[in-house]
Amino acid sequence: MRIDLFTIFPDYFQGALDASLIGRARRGGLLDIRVHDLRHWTTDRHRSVDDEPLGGGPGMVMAPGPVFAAVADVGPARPLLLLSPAGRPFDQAAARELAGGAGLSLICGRYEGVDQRVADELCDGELSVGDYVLAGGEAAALVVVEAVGRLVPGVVGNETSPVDESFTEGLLEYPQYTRPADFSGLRAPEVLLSGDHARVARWRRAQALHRTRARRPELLAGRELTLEDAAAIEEFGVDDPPPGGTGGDARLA
Ligand code: JF5
Repeated sequence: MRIDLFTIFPDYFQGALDASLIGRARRGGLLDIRVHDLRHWTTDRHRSVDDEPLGGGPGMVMAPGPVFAAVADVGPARPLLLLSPAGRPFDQAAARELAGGAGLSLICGRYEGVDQRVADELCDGELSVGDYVLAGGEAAALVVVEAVGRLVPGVVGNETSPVDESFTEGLLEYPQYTRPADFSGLRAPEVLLSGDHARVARWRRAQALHRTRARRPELLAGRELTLEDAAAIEEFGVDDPPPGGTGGDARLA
């Protein structure tokens, strides 16, 4: 899969895209990620990529010139997407769609915004990674690259199987524990030590459903509980909240 990134801060990406999972996939030839410095396509003495807003007002706007020239020169992978809080919400379904294609390209805006002609005439769409304002699109681009990249076949090894991922489709993950089973008196749930794999699977399913209902009920909207799910919930009632804990329904401490 090819990914073209357009930015005025190419250095921002070096560490992140050379490290870990994505770095290994690049070195292995599974991901062809190319970072393009928009200043390369500036023409003035100061290599300006921004200008004052037409009509007046505060701040600066990323000018169309360097972006159009860069895209014409590079011939980037499509779809070409502008990262912006005004874009389509990026979620796992969007990541799956993008991972199913041959590539994508991302334009990282800076300043107060990007000249609207970039979105209107050059891009195939706009993408938002969340309802907050960043200083620029670079951090958002890393989010998209990592979420899409790990879905490209071969990028993630056997530690995450497609079978496992479809199991908790659309639900929050169940809680994970590792050794020691008794950590200074904090005991992992007994069911996980039982060796009864089917019972462990039902417990995890019930946990995923409980957590989703408590923390992100909107994820369950329009969804029918299967008989198996109802049975799993029946078998494993909600645990009493730990003293001083959040009861499992708080998303922020
Ligand atoms: C950006 C002008 C784009 O802030 C974002 C963003 C938030 N959610 N998704 C993306 O993008 C960076 C900053 C300023 C345009």
